Amino acid sequence: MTDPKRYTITAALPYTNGPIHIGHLAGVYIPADIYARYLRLTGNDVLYICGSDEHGVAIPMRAKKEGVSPREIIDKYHNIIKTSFEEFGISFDNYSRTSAKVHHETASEFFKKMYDKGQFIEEVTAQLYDAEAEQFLADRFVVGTCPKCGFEEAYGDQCENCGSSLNATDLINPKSTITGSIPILKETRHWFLPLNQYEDFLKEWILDGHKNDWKPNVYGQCKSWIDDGLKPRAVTRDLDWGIDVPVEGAEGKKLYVWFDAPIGYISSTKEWAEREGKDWEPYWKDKNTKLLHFIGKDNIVFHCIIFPSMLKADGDYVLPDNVPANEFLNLEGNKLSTSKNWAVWLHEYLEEFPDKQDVLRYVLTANAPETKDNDFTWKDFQARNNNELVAIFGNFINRVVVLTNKYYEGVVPRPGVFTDVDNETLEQLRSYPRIISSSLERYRFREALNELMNLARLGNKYLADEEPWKVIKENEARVQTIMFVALQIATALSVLCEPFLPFTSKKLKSILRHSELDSESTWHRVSNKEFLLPSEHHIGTSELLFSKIEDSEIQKQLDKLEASKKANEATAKTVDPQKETIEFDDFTKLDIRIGTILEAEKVPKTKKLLQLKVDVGIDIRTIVSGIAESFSPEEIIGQQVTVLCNLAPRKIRGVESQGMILMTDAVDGKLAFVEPERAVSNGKQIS
Ligand code: B3M
Ligand code: ZN
Repeated sequence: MTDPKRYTITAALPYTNGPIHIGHLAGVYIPADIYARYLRLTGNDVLYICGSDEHGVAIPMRAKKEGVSPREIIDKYHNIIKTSFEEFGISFDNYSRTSAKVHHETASEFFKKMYDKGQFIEEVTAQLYDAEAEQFLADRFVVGTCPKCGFEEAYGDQCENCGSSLNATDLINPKSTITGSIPILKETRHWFLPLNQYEDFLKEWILDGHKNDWKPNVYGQCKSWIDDGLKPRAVTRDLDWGIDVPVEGAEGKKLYVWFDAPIGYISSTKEWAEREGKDWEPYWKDKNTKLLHFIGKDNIVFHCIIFPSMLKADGDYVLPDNVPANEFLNLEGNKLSTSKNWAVWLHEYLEEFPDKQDVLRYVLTANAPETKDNDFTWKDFQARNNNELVAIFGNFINRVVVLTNKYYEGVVPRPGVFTDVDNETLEQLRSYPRIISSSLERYRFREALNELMNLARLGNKYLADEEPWKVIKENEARVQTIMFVALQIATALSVLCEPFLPFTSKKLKSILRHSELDSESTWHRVSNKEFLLPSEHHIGTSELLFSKIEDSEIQKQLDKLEASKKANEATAKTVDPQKETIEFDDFTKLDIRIGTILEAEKVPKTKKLLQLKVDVGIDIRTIVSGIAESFSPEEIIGQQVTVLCNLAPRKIRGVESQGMILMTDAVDGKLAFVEPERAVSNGKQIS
């Protein structure tokens, strides 16, 4: 057993420009949570923190898209994200937000201290400017071709294809994402972090110091940046959303989001310490503290090069001990995308699978993109639930608990003499804490989870080989020993599964009625010769830990994704150009009113036509409408619609149609009614 240590574990602060999806979970929050829970269980002093990243260009962009203020956007997504993390069992000690006062103060002070020490270069340079929007373009306000890899949609600060960190002026053929126009160059004053001055420090600290303990993907990226030569990087922006640059002559300028966001980890720590009555400083400044950043691969440069250089510049802080970044997760063969709605959203998953948090945790860990990009499929989700969680883990526990109740009324039996098989099984059982720890401490979460399942497999094999249900007929005493051993395996599972499957662990501990299992460092006690579940202890009755997921539930999810795909295809189709200009009088000639459909029937021998009776206020009239492929007659009775009333009547298939129902194309390819947003009386005009 290693000595208890202090750990500060950070998980990347999610941008509040959208909810959390499975890519975020698999890449960052689940592995960090497993690690934090594991370290707590082994008796360490652990602080696991996170918070919302509420600055940066992504926020006003989203606000514009939704037609609301940036403040409304951050409040909306902060709440969705925070709640979904809680319900999913992510065990943050604190979840803060960068709009908090403590963060604005902390980030300002950090900048000011560096500024006062002369650690920035102040320079007037020509930057990209959108003359139409009257705005400087940086970060996500500008896209262009990446000079490193040729990707055409690289952002002004980073290429998401090759991960390079860029300056906006590096982009080839830059284009404003605000107006689509080609930017001009305009002079502006900014503050730069001279990363070139940190090269020696970074070489020694990363290239010499962490060659063997950082993941190869992380080390490799760092090495290539350092080898390429580092350049000064602007840490201020001409924006109106963000933290003010706290120096004279910087009016109207804000801190670059990647300057303030990592300081958010420190602010979140302060917020936690204040609430808990603790001192925040040891968690960041005591050299025995291990600082760990869990992130996705697109955040490596910021956490390994830029933020450590800032921490180094300040001088008082510890540097990250490790940055176990993951690769990306795809969904059904395609890249996850917030804007294309190609995702499994956590808050929706929790609504649709309310008691299945652990299933998603399990699948995303078993299939985590640890060393390469990986794919999530709903079929795999179903298979892993049904064939692994239900058939292996759940089945073993169920057999043990049911048999203990059946043979001994729930009381743990007294074992007789252990056979060689029993001793070997117990010996193997005792080795699991060490085996799983060893994988976890090397950030191999998939391997660790597989070992946990091997323990359940050991239990199943033991029962299958020893066959207590047969032996009971001739040798009752032997069955006592078998069940005693099987119960020890079940108990060990309840302890060792906690970091991975916290909800299952809780349920299983409650079935075993063993409150002491929750105490710190029980993890190591699994290895002891003394048994965790003693004879005479009374367990509870069986409760299913996992349940089968049916094909229909999976199909529903696949249908949902199919709808997203269709919607994307529909939006990809070009929007019709605007028609010729008309005068206001032309418009007033149109008599458009709200009506209600009273009756509907198919026009015989047609595929598309419905004959409707519509109450338009003035009268009840017959209208023939080409909507039969989108609606059945029954479903539209009572539907409010918009009707062009003074259109000259025409005969359609022998029926006189007295007006026209206004329709539009929905994203799913069907037609949609244009209906008032709240109840309106029939006959009211549109004006
Ligand atoms: N907000 C996450 C992202 O790139 C970014 C992380 C900040 S961590 C300080 O999606
Ligand atoms: Zn690139």
